[in-house]
Amino acid sequence: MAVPGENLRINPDRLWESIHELAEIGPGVAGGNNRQTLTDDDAKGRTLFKSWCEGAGMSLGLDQMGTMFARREGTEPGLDPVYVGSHLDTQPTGGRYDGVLGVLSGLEVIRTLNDLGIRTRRPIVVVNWTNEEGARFAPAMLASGVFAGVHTLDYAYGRKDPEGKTFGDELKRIGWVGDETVGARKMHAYFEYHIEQGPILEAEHKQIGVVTHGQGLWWLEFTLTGKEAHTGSTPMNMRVNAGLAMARIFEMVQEVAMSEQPGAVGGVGQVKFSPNSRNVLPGTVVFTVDIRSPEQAKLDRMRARIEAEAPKICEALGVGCAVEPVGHFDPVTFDPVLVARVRAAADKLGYSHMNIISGAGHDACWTNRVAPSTMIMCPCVDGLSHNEAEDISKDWASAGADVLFHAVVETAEIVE
Ligand code: HGY
Ligand code: MN
Ligand code: MN
Repeated sequence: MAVPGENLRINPDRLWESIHELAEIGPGVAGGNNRQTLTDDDAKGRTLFKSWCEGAGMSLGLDQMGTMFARREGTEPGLDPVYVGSHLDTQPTGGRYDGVLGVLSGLEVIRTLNDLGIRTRRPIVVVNWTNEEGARFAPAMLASGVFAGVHTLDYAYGRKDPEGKTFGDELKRIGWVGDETVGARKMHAYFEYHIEQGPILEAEHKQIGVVTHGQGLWWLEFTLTGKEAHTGSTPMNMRVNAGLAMARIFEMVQEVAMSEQPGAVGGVGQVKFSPNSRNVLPGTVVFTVDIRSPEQAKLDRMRARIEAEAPKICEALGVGCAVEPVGHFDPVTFDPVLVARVRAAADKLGYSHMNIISGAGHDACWTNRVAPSTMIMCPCVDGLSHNEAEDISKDWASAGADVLFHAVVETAEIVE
């Protein structure tokens, strides 16, 4: 089985240009992107990506969750394909590279194979997963979760955004409902290339992250019930203050996560006060606690402590407390054979590398349940992500894409 020669590289300029052309769609307010899932901008980005895939001679498949599968044929079409992908949806104040780098590097692998006239035994499929971010419709990695059998299609279609719109209705509205049964596709292997979204690779001066594991995660949605009252005329001893209970829970979450160091994180990114009026004590406060660890025992201990202590905090203030898990996956161990192939590719290409655990969740965390999967990471400036100032260099981007090219093509098997 032939493997790609170490002199074969992708086209860095073309990859970089495609990333920044897509970034014109759904711009943010500070140089990043706001291309949230199932919005009109998401639809525009999908249309552009589809045109690029067709321009590269690929055929497009679409499943009932709107996930896009662009296929380059192999010399043996009956073999299970090698999949490579990520996501094109962004956070409301997202960067240009989170998700996009992986999808467009997958496209760049195909474009480079076309340039070189290389055929592979196995087909190669480039994937754009719907709703990886979970910003508009919780949970994150929703489409890959349905694909892996973790969520039902009905559950996913019923998820609501903050305005009460359902996933199913919005997918239909933008015209991207496919007819393929979700999860019917068989994957020989899945690769995902992604920015690290943390500070390690840059601090260690490494070009490539060989991702061996992924953190596990819980998203615990709390609904605290206080009593709406005047912030001025209500005496302190007469208040049923859900906002104060929230603040004390935040402190407790911080203390729980710090008690599990190293290798644990906990925090809150989203809070909703009702009625959210500056001179009314909140009647309800809704927020999602995000806790993560690569170690199952730590993750379980954090969840247990938080769910035990939050009600006590609320009870002491006469505040109602309800909690619902709205997102979860266990710590992930990626496929050792594919991990070794990524490491060997980095060595062959002369790129510095180190093993790393993914701090963020990715679609690969779900595909890993149904097919051998792994990830490749590149550094990002100051480890910053989920911020419009997210930044990487063209060199970093293309080094990871070179490694992706070699790992994917070796797995798809070159035909002499
Ligand atoms: O939440 C995550 O880790 C991912 O960015 N969706
Ligand atoms: Mn991402
Ligand atoms: Mn993200």
